[in-house]
Amino acid sequence: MNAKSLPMPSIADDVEAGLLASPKTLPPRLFYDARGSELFEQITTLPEYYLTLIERQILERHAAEIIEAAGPDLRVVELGAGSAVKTVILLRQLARQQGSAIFYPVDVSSAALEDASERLPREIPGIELHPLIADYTRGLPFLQAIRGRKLILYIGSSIGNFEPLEDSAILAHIRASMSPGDAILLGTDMRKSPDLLLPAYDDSRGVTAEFNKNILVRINRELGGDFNLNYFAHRAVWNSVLSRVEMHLESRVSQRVNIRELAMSVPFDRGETTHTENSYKFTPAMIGSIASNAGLTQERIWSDSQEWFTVHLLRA
Ligand code: AVI
Repeated sequence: MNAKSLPMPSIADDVEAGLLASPKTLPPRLFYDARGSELFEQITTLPEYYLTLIERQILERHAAEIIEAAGPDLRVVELGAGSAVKTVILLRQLARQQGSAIFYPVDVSSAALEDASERLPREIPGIELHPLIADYTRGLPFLQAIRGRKLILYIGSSIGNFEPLEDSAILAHIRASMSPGDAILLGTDMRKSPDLLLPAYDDSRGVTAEFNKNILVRINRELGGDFNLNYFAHRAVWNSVLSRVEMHLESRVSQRVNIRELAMSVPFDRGETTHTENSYKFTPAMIGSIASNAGLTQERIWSDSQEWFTVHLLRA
């Protein structure tokens, strides 16, 4: 793969700040090393994790309309592309409608981009690929350099992993690098019963638990930590007031964990939780206000019949 790479922060600052905070936190970007990205791909195939399946159905059903609505002569950019499995649906349609597909997948994981770069040319012959290893939440200078009309995919409810004010800031950031006529395709998971939401974040096979604990595995490997995974439990909690599923790691015992590279010895009480992720669940009104705060027009909405998931076309 011939990917460009932008500088990314080390995990040391995140871990030090998060474990000194009260309550303790570790940011979800730490999930995604090669193993974490692999586990996330597995999550997307779990029966309980309806998000991927339903978003894929929406894209399949409406691909022609989406490409048509976005406008002619498109370049597709995907933020947090991973291995771009769902994106193939749109790229294939684009190649059909336009005769060619030009794709800029952006992700922090080089392994996921490598997988995409290896697979996509086989699935869409003639595709032009420009992979970029970057954390798009830290700036989007690369967007402006892309010529032609852009359709920026921000799908998979990735926006749900940011705080409400960050959402508008991220979209405003993207908006600042867009030209008139460019559009964002935003996929968002909707608010629904916790009986459906919680199993999606605490699956029966324990894949999400392993994904959550992968942060501890990374700290052990990359910073010389001595976390014992058996002494931490995966927890998923529905926070109705804030409209989000939270993931935590709960210490099963009172313990101390040493992290050599940070010269830290971190105490954990029995039952103390370290907050690792929020996954916000939206209403159409919430998306409308996030988009308008960012100066974007909500032009079209596509959904499944139960309105579990929605895909929005936001125009600059
Ligand atoms: C990447 N993101 C949209 C996922 C989500 O649903 O919030 C991450 C995830 N966390 C646990 N399972 C999946």
